Amino acid sequence: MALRAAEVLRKNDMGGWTRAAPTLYPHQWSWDSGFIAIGLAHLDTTRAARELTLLFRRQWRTGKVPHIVFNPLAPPESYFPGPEHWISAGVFPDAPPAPPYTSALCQPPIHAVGALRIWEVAKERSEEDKDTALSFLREIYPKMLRWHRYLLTDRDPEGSGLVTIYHPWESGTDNSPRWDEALEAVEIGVMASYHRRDLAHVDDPSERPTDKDYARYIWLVEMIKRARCDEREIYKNHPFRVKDVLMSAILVLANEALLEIADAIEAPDEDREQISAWIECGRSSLDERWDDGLGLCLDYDVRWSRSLRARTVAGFAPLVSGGISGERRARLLESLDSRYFGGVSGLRHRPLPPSTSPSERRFHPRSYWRGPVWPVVSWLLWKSLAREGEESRAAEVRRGALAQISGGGFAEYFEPFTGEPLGSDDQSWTAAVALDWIHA
Ligand code: 9WN
Repeated sequence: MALRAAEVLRKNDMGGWTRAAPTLYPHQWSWDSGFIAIGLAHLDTTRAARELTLLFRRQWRTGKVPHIVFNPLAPPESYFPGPEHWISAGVFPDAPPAPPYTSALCQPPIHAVGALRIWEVAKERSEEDKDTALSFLREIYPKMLRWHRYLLTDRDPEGSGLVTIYHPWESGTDNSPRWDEALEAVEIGVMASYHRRDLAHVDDPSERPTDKDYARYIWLVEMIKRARCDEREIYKNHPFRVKDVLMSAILVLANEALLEIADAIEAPDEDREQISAWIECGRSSLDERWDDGLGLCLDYDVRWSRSLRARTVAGFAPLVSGGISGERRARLLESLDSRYFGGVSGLRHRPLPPSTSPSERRFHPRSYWRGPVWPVVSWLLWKSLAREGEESRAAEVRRGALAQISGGGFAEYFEPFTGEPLGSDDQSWTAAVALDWIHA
């Protein structure tokens, strides 16, 4: 499996950066690259570092790391909305010079976790790898610090510790029922007609978001373009503004990694104090998003001042951010084992939780983030359980996830009851997390 995983990453290597998948996703995606760096760390320190270095070269003046860096060589008809739709430079004053163009959105900040993994693996490999990794950390650290600061200022002007997203794509869990209510409230205005490209790359359209969802996705892009991506204006007026608990928890995890990086490169004490304060604030604000009835954490709709009730894996956010009380940990583990998630009868690979609980009326076993199991989510869970000292649970997740990949290949996501591979084949981040599990 390790050889096959390495081969997937090699085939998707576009010369220093990795496309997310061979045909469905021909560009560089932000959080995919964070996971890809974790996999590449086991193959080649220099190449792993380059993955993140190239992504961060497209960082915006505000500190934002864009959700897509578009491959200038990909044919225009390969992905929609592509660079011609975003036309970022020229329209957005804060975008870096183009080409390559970028989107104006962002995604969960897993990158510092990837950078730390590169360092951990390189240290054990050779003196030369160690030196390479250390100079990479020195170069990337200030950029990562700016990225995290952007998320906790522009995306959280009130200092709540929770990141606000402006588009379901920013969450990385695009059509999750988490966003249904907030998305339904978005009224679509007049916009140019468009042609979806994604459906041509999957066997069955039910594996992808519906046309109704897509229309709102494109309208939200339109609104951001019309605001010239002015953060203040968007924060005040945008029709989709939500505090995303999973993204906020990943930011806490990434800040923990950044703190270790700060130690490795002997960064100033003020930085360490700042990062520690971010971690504290993130954890306590996640604590406030706890729903005792569901035994999960819930997202918050800023526009309509309401909690967004949905039973999805994102509810395990406090496990990802860590630092929780024994009581909270027990409740989360109970939810994880329950008939709503890992204990659902008939699951093909227990205890891997479906992205949306089958008890949700909006559950769909084949539709993207509405039910299928995603290996990167299993990886986050595995990592979080191990960090909480839940070694045997973590080992079960790892075993289940490797069995799933061994049965269905490096698919983007899997049907929870049959284990059928869905979405794209040879998805880079699936190969990457498989490599990390193999080397664990
Ligand atoms: C939109 C690349 C990305 C992942 C996301 C996943 C999917 C894109 C799409 O693919 O999103 O960004 O077109 O559906 O939801 O998590 O980063 O793999």
